[in-house]
Amino acid sequence: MTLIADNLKQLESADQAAFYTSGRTSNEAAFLYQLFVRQFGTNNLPDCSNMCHESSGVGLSETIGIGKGSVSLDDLEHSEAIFIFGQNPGSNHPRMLSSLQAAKRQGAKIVAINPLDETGLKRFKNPQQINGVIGTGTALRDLYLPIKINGDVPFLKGLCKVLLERQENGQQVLDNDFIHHYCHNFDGFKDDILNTLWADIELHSGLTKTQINQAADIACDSKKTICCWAMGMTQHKNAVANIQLMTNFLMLQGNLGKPGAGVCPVRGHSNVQGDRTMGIWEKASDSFLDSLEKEFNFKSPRKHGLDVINSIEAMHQKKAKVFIGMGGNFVSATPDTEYTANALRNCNLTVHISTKLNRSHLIHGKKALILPCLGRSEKDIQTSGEQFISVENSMGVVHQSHGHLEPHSDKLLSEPKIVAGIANATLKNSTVNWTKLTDNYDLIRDKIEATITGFDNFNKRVRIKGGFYLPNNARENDFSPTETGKANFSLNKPSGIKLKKNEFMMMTIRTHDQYNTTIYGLNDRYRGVLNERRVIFMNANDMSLLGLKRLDLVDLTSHFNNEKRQARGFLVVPYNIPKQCTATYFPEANVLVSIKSKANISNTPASKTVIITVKKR
Ligand SMILES: Nc1nc2c(c(=O)[nH]1)N[C@H]1C(S)=C(S)[C@@H](COP(=O)(O)OP(=O)(O)OC[C@H]3O[C@@H](n4cnc5c(=O)[nH]c(N)nc54)[C@H](O)[C@@H]3O)O[C@H]1N2
Ligand SMILES: Nc1nc2c(c(=O)[nH]1)N[C@H]1C(S)=C(S)[C@@H](COP(=O)(O)OP(=O)(O)OC[C@H]3O[C@@H](n4cnc5c(=O)[nH]c(N)nc54)[C@H](O)[C@@H]3O)O[C@H]1N2
Ligand SMILES: [Mo]
Repeated sequence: MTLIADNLKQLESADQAAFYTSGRTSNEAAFLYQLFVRQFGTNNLPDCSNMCHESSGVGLSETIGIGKGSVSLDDLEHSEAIFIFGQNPGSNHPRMLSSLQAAKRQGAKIVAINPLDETGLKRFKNPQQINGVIGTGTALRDLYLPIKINGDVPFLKGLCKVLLERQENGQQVLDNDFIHHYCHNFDGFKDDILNTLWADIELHSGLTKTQINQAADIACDSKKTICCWAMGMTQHKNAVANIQLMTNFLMLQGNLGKPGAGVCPVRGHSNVQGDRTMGIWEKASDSFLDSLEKEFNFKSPRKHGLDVINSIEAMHQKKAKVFIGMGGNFVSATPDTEYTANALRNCNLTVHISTKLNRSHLIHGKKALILPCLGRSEKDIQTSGEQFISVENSMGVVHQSHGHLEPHSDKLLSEPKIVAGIANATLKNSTVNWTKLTDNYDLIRDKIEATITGFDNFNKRVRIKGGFYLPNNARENDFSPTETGKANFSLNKPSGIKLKKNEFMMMTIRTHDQYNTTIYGLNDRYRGVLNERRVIFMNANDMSLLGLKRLDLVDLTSHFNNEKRQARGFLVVPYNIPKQCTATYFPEANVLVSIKSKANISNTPASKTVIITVKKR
């Protein structure tokens, strides 16, 4: 703690430190962590959200005035149509499959929009039933659309175009009342969509008008539609446009603010959403900072801080000199691995608060610390007795989480205790009694209740089984937080990325046997890949054009702004994927993602739109 404090106190300005958070951290730890960072004097709070659902947050906030989804689990099970964009729930959200099955039993139609026909949606057996899991079971999806990578903007424009044209032709497919009462800029949107040419829609989405009409039929037969999505939508140059167009598509038919309908960004880490609610955000709102200042009687910095990409740039330029990671595996999760590694090596001090050893512990500053901490599954005993923590799930439900295992060592500290230790060593005359708060987490929760809306009676309600819902304006059709006070239709363009001859679009995806940068095994069972991770999925046609055969060894070169980056030694796997599209696994392929290749506005690394060439060894 003294080493950390000494390094922090030596900085010329608090803005020379970056405080990363991975989305595993509990509400209680996250609240204290951001409070410490702001009392220290900076908003440099990059987090894994910057690489994950940032585009969803930005797109949804502008469109409906809240950066979160609007549906509950109950809505999912009672909808009539579910559009699943860019998500592989079979591997990454297996529990969601049961909800999809329940919806299907009640007659819902499911559409999968994905360059890969992912097995979880193609063949599903309920694991709770005899012979469960994925096998020869039934298909969950009713319609599969093999979209080109990054083809979602043209597809969504096509889908909206069909709806608008049907309405013009006298069919009642739009919800005019909803549009009239709750929405802004419908006429501008309508013009933009009707002026988009079918030839462009088909060319850039890789889908035919017939296929798009089939999707529209499902939308028109449904009175309650939900759009779900994950990283296939958020990690592109025009990711924010993807989110806004999905929301606009739902608005056309009044699919917000009613049971069984709405927007559903499917989250990653178990508390990534809660961390944001607790103020882990480099751009926290003034009203949040106002109430923090009021409750804790200090002056919070107001200047926006560094996100993930900007933190890497700042460390690279030696403008940031101390890196502290509350969980996560920064060097492996971020883009441009070598560039990022050099950035970390420039630091005076790098600190990782971790439950597991990982690569980031090896790529360090002049001094480095690994602070092992209690994991979620371990008992957390403080002077007032055994503690529990709370988290917020994708649906905005806050509930408690309790460790049951004996800790690995009696020397392990909890995350809140580590934050308190750093704060006590670093801050002189802090207005916060860090030790007292972390002796009894109920006291942290009282402070959360006093500063953040929606946490009334926190300590009481968090003890109720199942937890409680946070307020959600979009669920009530209250769009007053947007700039226009209404739900906004927006005008969006496709990314305009054009591939040259012999260039391919590459997306970086997860296998079944990994959790982000933690690799549990070498199999990707539902895609039929065994015992190997350095593979590239390619369309068989493209392979023969390049003279490649199955399991040939190739080198990959990425091309961004005329810069070349190389990753050597990948095995070619022929796969059912649209032409000119390829897939590799994250994090092995991160060396190919330029630090400068990122989403407009949200600044999320565009790790699913990587332009590459493929060369046989
Ligand atoms: N077992 C397991 N579970 C996890 C994780 C894990 O690593 N392992 N990670 C967690 C985290 S942090 C997250 S964020 C989530 C991630 O969950 P997912 O988003 O499902 O994860 P990815 O493997 O990145 O899959 C992206 C999907 O989008 C598709 N896709 C890629 N590009 C496009 C595109 O341009 N358009 C469309 N329509 N589709 C596209 C890909 O084919 C793939 O099916 O999972 C969480 N759950
Ligand atoms: N190319 C490419 N890059 C990507 C993605 C992609 O799809 N493609 N996905 C992005 C996404 S969606 C995300 S969310 C990020 C993930 O980025 P990170 O969250 O930084 O990475 P993880 O691999 O989840 O971090 C795992 C480490 O967290 C620590 N840990 C686990 N649980 C706890 C805990 O309870 N407390 C503490 N203190 N530490 C803990 C362990 O030490 C473990 O080694 O990666 C992003 N990077
Ligand atoms: Mo994520």
